[in-house]
Amino acid sequence: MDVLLLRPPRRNPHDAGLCVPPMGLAYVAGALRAAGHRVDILDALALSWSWRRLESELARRRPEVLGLSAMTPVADIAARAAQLARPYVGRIVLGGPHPTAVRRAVFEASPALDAAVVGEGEGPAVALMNWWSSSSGAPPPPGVLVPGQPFTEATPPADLTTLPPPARDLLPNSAYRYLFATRRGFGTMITSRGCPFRCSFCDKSVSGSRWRARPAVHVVDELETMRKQHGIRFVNFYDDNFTLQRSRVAAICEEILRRGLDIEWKCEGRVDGVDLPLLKLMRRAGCRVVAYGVESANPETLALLRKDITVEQSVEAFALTRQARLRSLAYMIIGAPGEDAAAVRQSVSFCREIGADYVQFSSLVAMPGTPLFAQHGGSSAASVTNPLDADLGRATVTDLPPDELARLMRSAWRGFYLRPRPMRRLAVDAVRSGSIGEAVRLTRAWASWSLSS
Ligand code: B12
Ligand code: SF4
Repeated sequence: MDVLLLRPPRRNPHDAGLCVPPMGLAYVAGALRAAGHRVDILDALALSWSWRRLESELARRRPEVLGLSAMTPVADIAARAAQLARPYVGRIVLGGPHPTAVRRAVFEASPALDAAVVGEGEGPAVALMNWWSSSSGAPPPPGVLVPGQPFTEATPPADLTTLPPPARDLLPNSAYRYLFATRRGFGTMITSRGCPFRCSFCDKSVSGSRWRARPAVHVVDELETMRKQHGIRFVNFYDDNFTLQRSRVAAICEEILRRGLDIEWKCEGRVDGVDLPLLKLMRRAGCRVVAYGVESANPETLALLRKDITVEQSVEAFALTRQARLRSLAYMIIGAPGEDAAAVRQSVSFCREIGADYVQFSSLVAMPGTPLFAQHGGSSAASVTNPLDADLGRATVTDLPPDELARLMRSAWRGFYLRPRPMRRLAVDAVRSGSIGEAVRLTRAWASWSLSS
């Protein structure tokens, strides 16, 4: 079949929101292409297309199938794209964390959809195309929701090396930017799926709790292809849990060094998953930034978040990261239930005390698919934004008055970044990573968030 996978434009042209490659679409494209379908990816967000231009393009192309992806906070954008595309395309399917978490409810919010894929999409997407082309009257394949038809769960692949590689050749690779990258040519990569931990704010509905990882040689083969074929020189590893298996991380680093691969990278790690020799090896193999879910400086909040780490482990991990000459990024959740203004301030000061180079402050959001949603299920009326995605509505869970938390959020971001050292570092990063335009866009979005909240 003739399939167009689409990432729609921004809700409004000046909205913030990082623009990194849509790896879910790239993996699905790789699988469909390997199964013999004609596939293209249109990343209208990365190309800064308007909605009007998108409509003309759809009217011109008229694909048999349109595929969309959605996280919950941007599900309205996918619904808008489906509605816009309806007159010009044969069938429309949505995949990603949102339909996986909300299941059939997705059809109420987005009646233009013909089907939705639940969970990892490579197998179900291929099976769906076969089902559509055969029109046999059989029930939909596993992992595929169709209005009015029965549903069965699909089993995700146990061996990730059996998946066709993501179709990066269909992406506008030179359009992606990442402000904290240390050099130009940016890409992302997934080397493992799933996570065995149980954090209450995390949606693991797509890849589940079973951690499945690709071996080091397979990972470095892909890095080499990215470097040689797509000019990618800085990679974000977006695995749920890149550092879960120490021996595998070490093997990836050794393989990069053995091949003399000139690549720099960032990964996400847990503060209980690193040690100095490993961090030093990572640094030698090109790692430049490690992002940790620190979340809070308050043990009670860490318990509520079911993070299964201690404040002391965060202190230690940041000290070791600095010692290994790596930069650190702390993800923080402020204003969780039980926290008053003093507790929030304590977490904010903590980020300076541990010497974090970058911080992202968020409020606690009960997203569908998270354990928290079962308790708080979108009941919250509070919506506390942060500057990176100020356009998104957020069902914030907090005991603080929303206005007060919004004020604390503002002062947390300002207090951390509006200091000479972080500002200088960001300016240097923006130049080195070729993200000056991105930095200007984010600064503008921050300024308007600051003034409006
Ligand atoms: C990279 C990333 C981002 C990137 C953007 C990624 C993108 N695609 O554009 C950035 C940093 C911008 C980002 C932002 C946010 N993110 Co985010 N992000 C991730 C992360 C770490 C990796 C995504 C990824 O590449 N996965 C690998 C690919 C292979 O998996 P996938 O995208 O799920 O795709 C598979 C299936 O879903 C399915 N599929 C996906 N699309 C399609 C389409 C079709 C047609 C089909 C058939 C199948 C299909 O098949 C794919 C292959 O198996 C995930 C966690 C994770 N491990 O997935 C969180 C995650 C997706 N993010 C999440 C959230 C909550 C956010 C934020 C709201 C965070 C916040 N600030 O509060 C913002 C939203 C901002 C915005 N404006 O959109 C949640 C989503 C929960 C939910 N119910 O929606 C996740 C799951 C994290 C978590 N565990 O809770 N994020
Ligand atoms: S937040 Fe990280 S460690 Fe916790 S469950 Fe999600 S992926 Fe795992």
